[in-house]
Amino acid sequence: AKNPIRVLVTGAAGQIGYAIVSMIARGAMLGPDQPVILHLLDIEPAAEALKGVKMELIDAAFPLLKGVVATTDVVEACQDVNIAVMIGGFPRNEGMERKDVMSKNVSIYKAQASALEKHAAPDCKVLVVANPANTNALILKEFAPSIPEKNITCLTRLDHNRALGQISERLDVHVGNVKNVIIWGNHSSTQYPDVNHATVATCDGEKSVRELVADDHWLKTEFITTVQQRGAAIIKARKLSSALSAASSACDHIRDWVLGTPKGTWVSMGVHSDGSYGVPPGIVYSFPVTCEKGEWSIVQGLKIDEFSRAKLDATAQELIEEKSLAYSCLN
Ligand code: NAX
Repeated sequence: AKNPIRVLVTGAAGQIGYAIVSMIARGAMLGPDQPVILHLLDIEPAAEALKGVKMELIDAAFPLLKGVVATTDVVEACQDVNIAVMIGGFPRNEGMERKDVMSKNVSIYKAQASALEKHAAPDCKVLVVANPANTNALILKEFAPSIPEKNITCLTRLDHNRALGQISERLDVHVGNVKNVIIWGNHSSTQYPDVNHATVATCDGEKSVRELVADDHWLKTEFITTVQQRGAAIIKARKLSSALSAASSACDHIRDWVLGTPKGTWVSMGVHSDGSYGVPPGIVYSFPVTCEKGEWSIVQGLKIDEFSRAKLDATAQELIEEKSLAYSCLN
């Protein structure tokens, strides 16, 4: 039997936390034959709720779940973890300034970075979900210098999956037959959902999404804004933000990273920019990536047209501004 993998979930008493823990314990993240030990972290005001989550995990009697550590102590939570899913953060409440939210999250990510650096397994893979996700990942890297840059990522897979979903609905094809959309940039409304290289598997082989949709205007307007604003649409409908789709996409992100992307398929991940596609280094930016043997690499050589160029640059610009706001909170 395989040794259990330790998975840290921060913000585990929250909405996404509640949805993701059962997915992980059922093998949706690391595979149906991989035992796991869950490390659940939340803060003191949520300690009772966190206890409740642990009780339910016990009650569900998951065969793959070999243990649960539920704690409000960040050091205990980070001990020997192999995967860290960082969902805990400070929400932007109505009327709060961007700078105030940033400053709260910067201090949370600074503290958690140090704990991970000192106590996590040396090859720990980190996925930041909490917003501002790209910039939180950047701060985490800054304060965990010994964790390799390649091991720190942020979630844009939900946006990626939303884009697949929109194309699937529009063309009335199963979502599993659509692939290779791209989310470029920030997990925010400046993200650029790009279908220029996306394809659909049909009985006559692979066809390009642009060709099949034909309506270029829709692709350049409504499609993009629907994906960018899907989070707000969910809040409007549910009176709560996306949770099950966020949890499921976070499992997809880790699964593909650890177990590899299927041949000929790429996914979107927020990673440290290496300058590919003219994106400035020094920011965490969502790129198309393929994964093999636990390592991601940015897909190279895709043609970027003028329309896309402007969108790639605009979302990079927003990330540069977020970075300077975050650094100004450090003083
Ligand atoms: P909730 O408010 O339901 O849960 C957050 C949990 O984090 C709470 O239980 C809270 O007590 C805990 N927490 C706060 N500070 C903490 C700390 N220092 N250490 C540990 N835990 C802490 O929010 P939820 O809906 O679960 O969303 C969580 C985060 O995901 C938010 O930042 C949200 O903006 C972000 N999202 C990111 C998405 C993405 O695609 N990257 C999509 C979904 C989601 O909106």
